[in-house]
Amino acid sequence: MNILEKLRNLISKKSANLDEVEEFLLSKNFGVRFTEEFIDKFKKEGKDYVELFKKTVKEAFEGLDTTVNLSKEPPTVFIFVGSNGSGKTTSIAKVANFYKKKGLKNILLIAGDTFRAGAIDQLSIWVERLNVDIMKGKPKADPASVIFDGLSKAKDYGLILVDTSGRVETNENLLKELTKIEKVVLSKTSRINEVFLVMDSLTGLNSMEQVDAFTKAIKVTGIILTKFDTSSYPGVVIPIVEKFRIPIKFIGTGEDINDLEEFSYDFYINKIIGGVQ
Ligand SMILES: Nc1nc2c(ncn2[C@@H]2O[C@H](COP(=O)(O)OP(=O)(O)O)[C@@H](O)[C@H]2O)c(=O)[nH]1
Ligand SMILES: [Mg+2]
Repeated sequence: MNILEKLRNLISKKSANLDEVEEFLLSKNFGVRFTEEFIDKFKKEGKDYVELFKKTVKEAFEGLDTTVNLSKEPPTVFIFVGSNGSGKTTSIAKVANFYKKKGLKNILLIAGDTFRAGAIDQLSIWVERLNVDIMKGKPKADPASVIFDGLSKAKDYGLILVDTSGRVETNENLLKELTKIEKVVLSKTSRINEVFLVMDSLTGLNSMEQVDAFTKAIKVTGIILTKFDTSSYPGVVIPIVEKFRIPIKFIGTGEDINDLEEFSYDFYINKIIGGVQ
């Protein structure tokens, strides 16, 4: 995923082929605005494209706080939303593991995806490996009622992670279900620390519509971008943060439980420029 190596090849030809640079950045889903700005800057400011590239990326993230919001008093509550297969359940396990390793005690996962066959079992397997608690209802049960039950002992937990169904038959359904879940959680805990929208980076720019639908249904506070390890669209981060002004908070870098990184400009730039200084 070494973007700069390719850019270097494109730019260091005798006369920089800016059309190719443009095409390349667009093909990596950096988006039109970013790409045009980078090329403009390059035309105006000239040679040091590494610094220019870094600067342009840094500017895109400006003003977005990637800090994860944790409660001072227990519990901290995170809700995970996103399309089917985007990596919600895996990310829940990863986030639980992340905070467990940091010393957070009493973690509860709530299996709010009662719709997809296997989703409850999938979460149960992670729960055993992680040695955390789970609240699960029957398949096809009303997710809000499972979540309601799960939160009955909310004060006993340091961290509560709520899985949800990714079905997006219509925006209206999604809206109704997530609004109901949001209400139930607030009525039980009086807080939602984070609503994480879990997005598959393999989807590239096509995921913009999903972000749009989910942000209309519930107040998304952060994005978890998954499958960054296999994505051909590492640039998609840029148009997402530009358009929605929602920070990316975590990034999934593999299928293993430890393959999760807190997002930062430094992490991102190092990933995409592959150590080039
Ligand atoms: N390579 C890779 N695969 C991932 C990542 N996150 C999730 N997956 C895989 O994506 C698939 C769908 O994940 P799942 O958590 O079931 O998605 P959900 O339907 O949103 O709950 C699984 O096979 C996961 O192992 C990631 O960061 N990298
Ligand atoms: Mg799932």
